[in-house]
Amino acid sequence: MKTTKAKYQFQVMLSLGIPREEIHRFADAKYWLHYFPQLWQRHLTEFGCGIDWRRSFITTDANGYYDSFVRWQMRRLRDLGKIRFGKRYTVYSPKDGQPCLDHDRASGEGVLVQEYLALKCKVMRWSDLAKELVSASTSIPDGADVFMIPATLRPETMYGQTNLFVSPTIQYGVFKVSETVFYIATGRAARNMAFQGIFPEWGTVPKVMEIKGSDLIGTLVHAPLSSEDTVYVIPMDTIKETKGTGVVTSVPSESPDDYAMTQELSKKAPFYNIDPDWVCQDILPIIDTPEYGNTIAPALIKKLKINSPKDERQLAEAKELAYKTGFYQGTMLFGPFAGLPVQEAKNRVRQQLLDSDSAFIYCEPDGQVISRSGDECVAAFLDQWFLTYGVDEAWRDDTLAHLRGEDGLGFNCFSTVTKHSLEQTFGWMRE
Ligand code: ANZ
Repeated sequence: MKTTKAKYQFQVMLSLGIPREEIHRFADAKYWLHYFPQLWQRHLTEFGCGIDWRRSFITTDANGYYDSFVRWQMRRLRDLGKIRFGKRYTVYSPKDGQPCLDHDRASGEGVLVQEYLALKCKVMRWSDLAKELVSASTSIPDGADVFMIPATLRPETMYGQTNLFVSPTIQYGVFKVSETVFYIATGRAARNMAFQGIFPEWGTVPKVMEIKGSDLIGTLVHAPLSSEDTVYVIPMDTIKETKGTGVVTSVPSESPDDYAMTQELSKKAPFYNIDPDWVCQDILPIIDTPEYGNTIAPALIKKLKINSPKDERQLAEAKELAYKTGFYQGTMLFGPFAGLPVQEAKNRVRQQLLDSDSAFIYCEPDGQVISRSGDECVAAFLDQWFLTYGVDEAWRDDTLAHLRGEDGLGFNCFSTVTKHSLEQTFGWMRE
């Protein structure tokens, strides 16, 4: 149904072969329940599916028995304190004004929310071009704090930041957080932020100015935790406008993309129209791994014989390897968590950056999601009811033991596939 060109529901129904005179009956929502199940049953049987139809029943309030059971179950869970209310990130359609789950999507089924850490890199000195544009803007007062906002999945590598990348061709926005605080990111990222309580008014993107990436190059910013203190903004053509904030912090010791790009810029500074001194050459060892030593990015670039930032396929492979090896086998070499495994240090560094107000959480759908109403969805930070599996580990262990039949209550799943998939869900389910 999702792929038909039909504009209205009745056209979809006509295209399914439902007689025009019948269609008005579907105005009563319950009629759907009378019409379709028997057809599905016939079609599935014709497909040869072995389904025990004696077990089929309706799971909405059209079935009073089931509805009472669910009500009882939810009340009971609530009385036991197993259901709580609070803010969670959800894929959301601003146009519809509500969460957009798999069945409400025209495309992007299965897409979840990706959480990033958004770093606040304060502008210390503008490039000449940016300076002119910013001073001409009446919306940004003199002395305001303007932050460029890279989004990262690797907070533990922040000690090794050497530069900040922007795409010369992306049109960035400057967004007003308060009278004296402004953020620079893509408009797409700001639209997500607007539904996460980052700007003053829910759902409003407070854009005060646009500025092209090329105009920002040469700007000097403070990079939190970096041993360099201040770093220059330099260009990276491969930044995607459809991911993160469009601003990327450079960690050449850990990120193969960043190492390849900074090498290229050093070699061809005039071609890229930059001052070669802007490209920082200090590659700081931050993480040690048994296989690749203490600077994994240069090691992988050499091993995979990557010659240019355009070697997209090999760079993707190197990125994956660097991420996995660093996470599972890495030990911190630098900073207050030196000696700890990366798996442990990652969250500690993240928390430290959040506590010192040097960063904030930024979420977005990890792929494009279009709602059935044609809206591009965002990640919104919304009030929700949730089950406390994540917080209440004893409850999760009990439930798992029940599922595995270890509590002697005789749970029987009948199908091992179902049992495994339930077990797997317990593994990742948090809330
Ligand atoms: C610092 C860092 C250090 C990063 C490091 C990676 C490794 P995936 O896994 O693909 O989501 N990034 C963020 N936004 C980007 C964009 N719009 N275009 C290109 N790259 C972008 O990658 C997330 C990582 O890719 C982010 O984490 C960011 O670089 C970069 F050793 O930050 B990272």
